[in-house]
Amino acid sequence: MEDKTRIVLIGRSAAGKTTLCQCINHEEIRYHKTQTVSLINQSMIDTPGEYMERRGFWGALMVTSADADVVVLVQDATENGTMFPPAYSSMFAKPIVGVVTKKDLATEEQVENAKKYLRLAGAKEIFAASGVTGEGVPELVAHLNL
Ligand SMILES: Nc1nc2c(ncn2[C@@H]2O[C@H](COP(=O)(O)OP(=O)(O)OP(=O)(O)O)[C@@H](O)[C@H]2O)c(=O)[nH]1
Ligand SMILES: [Mg+2]
Repeated sequence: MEDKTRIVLIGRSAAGKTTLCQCINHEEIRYHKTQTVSLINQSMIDTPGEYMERRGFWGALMVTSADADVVVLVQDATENGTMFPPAYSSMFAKPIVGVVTKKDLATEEQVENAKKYLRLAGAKEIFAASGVTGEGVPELVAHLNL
């Protein structure tokens, strides 16, 4: 257990955080709105999108991230723009990885834009994936040692 990385997933509502967790865990993909911070499989902390959308909850995200080794910022490739402010990652004293989700629905240009938002937010390594088709997920799992 000790050498396993624990990640916390942060991103706006419907970004695809829970779906990505389900895919990583080889679970059936089932939509359910995340209502509260939840620890999945001892290795992933899933958070509700509202926590990043509302500044009043940022403190809770910072406290939650203290229990993780890596903060994963999740950006939907099909979103027009981003909710991550520039340098958002500086709130967290943790390594930051970016994940672009919904690659299966997006154009290459949308994926590139989403990567740019994640870079501006402060993500160092960035992956593009789909929690529905699973593309890009093995690379992420390998990188994070999940
Ligand atoms: N096609 C496609 N749909 C996706 C993908 N990821 C998520 N979705 C869909 O997007 C919707 C929201 O996904 P969730 O994983 O619940 O999003 P979330 O980030 O956990 O949202 P909150 O719990 O509200 O914070 C669901 O209907 C998913 O099926 C993806 O990679 N590809
Ligand atoms: Mg969720």
